[in-house]
Amino acid sequence: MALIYDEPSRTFGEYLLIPNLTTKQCTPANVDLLAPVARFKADPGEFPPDPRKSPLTINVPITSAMMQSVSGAELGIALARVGGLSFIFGSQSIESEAEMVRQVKNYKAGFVVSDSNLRPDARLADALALTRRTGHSTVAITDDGTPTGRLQGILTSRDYRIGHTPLDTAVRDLMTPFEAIHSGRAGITLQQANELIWKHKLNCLPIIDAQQRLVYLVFRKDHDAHQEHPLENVDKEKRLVIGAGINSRDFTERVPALMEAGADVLCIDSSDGYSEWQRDTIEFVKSRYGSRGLVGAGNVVDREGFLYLVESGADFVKVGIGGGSICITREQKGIGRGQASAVIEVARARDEYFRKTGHYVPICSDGGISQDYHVTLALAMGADFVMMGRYFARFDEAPGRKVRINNQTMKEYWGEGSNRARNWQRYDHGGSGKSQLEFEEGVDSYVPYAGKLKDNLDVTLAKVRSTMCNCGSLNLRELYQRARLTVASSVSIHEGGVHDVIPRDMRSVPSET
Ligand code: RVP
Repeated sequence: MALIYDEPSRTFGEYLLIPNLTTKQCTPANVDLLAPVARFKADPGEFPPDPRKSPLTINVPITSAMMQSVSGAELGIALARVGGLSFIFGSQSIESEAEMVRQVKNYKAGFVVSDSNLRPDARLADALALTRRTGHSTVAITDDGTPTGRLQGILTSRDYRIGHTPLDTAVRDLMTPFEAIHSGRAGITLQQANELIWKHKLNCLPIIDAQQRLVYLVFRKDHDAHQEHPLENVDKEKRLVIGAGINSRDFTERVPALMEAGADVLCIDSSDGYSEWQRDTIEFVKSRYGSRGLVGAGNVVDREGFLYLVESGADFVKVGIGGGSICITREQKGIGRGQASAVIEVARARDEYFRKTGHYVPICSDGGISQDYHVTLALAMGADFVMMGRYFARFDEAPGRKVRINNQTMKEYWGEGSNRARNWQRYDHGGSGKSQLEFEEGVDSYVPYAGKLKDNLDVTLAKVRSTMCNCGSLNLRELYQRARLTVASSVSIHEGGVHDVIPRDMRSVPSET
């Protein structure tokens, strides 16, 4: 007979936190958001254990989803710089995923790998299409059109007049040629580069090697960016920390390439992780790389799924099925669970496992975060960190294009289970031999454009820290231990919104009488 759970499947929007005593030292500036990412051993009597024992920690408990429309190298860099962690999407060729990992690992504050490059014989029309796509107006002209080819010149919007310069003009006839530009030699410090920028009144300084090959660009606006990132997540060699998505199909080739590129942590990307395929994948990583190969698994929504992955050796477990904003798995297949119920049950299983074995295995709440306060609720319910897709897809650093719809600026955001992403490995159960999606489990959509990642994340984290002070908690362990949560009735949810007033927006400004 089927097991029917007595409790309904609940989600974040149904809960509220009840404040605890706020002591005087409990101020947002004193709140520490450090979170463990990978499993570690500790004394079972020490509960919750100190996250600093984990081989990998993050300064901010936020990760970005391994999705084509979310986690490329640019977002990976931006998120690591503010203390979080990205997982580069795995639904691309092994070479291009490894290249994105390398770009993040090679990132030096202020030095950027040029993302807009053309050959000298390209036409002005190509340059305009490229700058529209990347949003960057400085184009490096290299002999082979790659970011590391021999530098021939630089093209900026000051080198042509739209509407006047013929679109078929070769960029070699418009660019400032190499002989006329100032450049720096690879190996110079950011301070030296900035001195050249100021001395020659430049907007951009190309950095080249002994063979005149382009290595980086340094822009004037990045001048003091370094001091703005005290929570940056870096490895022992001061390189940014980055994760990478893998699947349970081509892992014997993909994992070595990503490890070679410098990925700090891997994660198996699957909508349903309670499978023998995941066990094989974890075993491969562990047998090949031992404790150096950190690998998360998932997604699961219950105790059994969690324990299966933990006993298979997973370093962290991702929780959530069907709650993603672009996800239609519940509609298509009728599987899944409300995100809050899933996190609460899996957190209990993690605690039980830790008390029994002394192994603490972090859990990640993945998907369904539609309000900033849902982050705090997920952490209060026991998630060690959260993963978000929609949230990040809105930012400049996400790969989707910016478009205007109904007079509003939007960004594209598409699910990994949509026909656009065609990430069949994420949904495959094996057996058929088919390498394609048989039906969609995700949609292609738009989200309102929201600007820079850092500006938005600063506000979200300010809310998290403030709520933690309401709950009398200076770190995430205290929050989990002390949090008191209540299920809100639908009438009290209504009470929590603006009610019984007419909001003073543009439509309601009274006319002068
Ligand atoms: P959200 O933050 O609510 O946009 O959810 C992001 C999560 O949704 C991802 O981390 C992933 O687990 C899930 N996802 C990604 N693609 C799809 C799909 O096409 N159904 N779902």
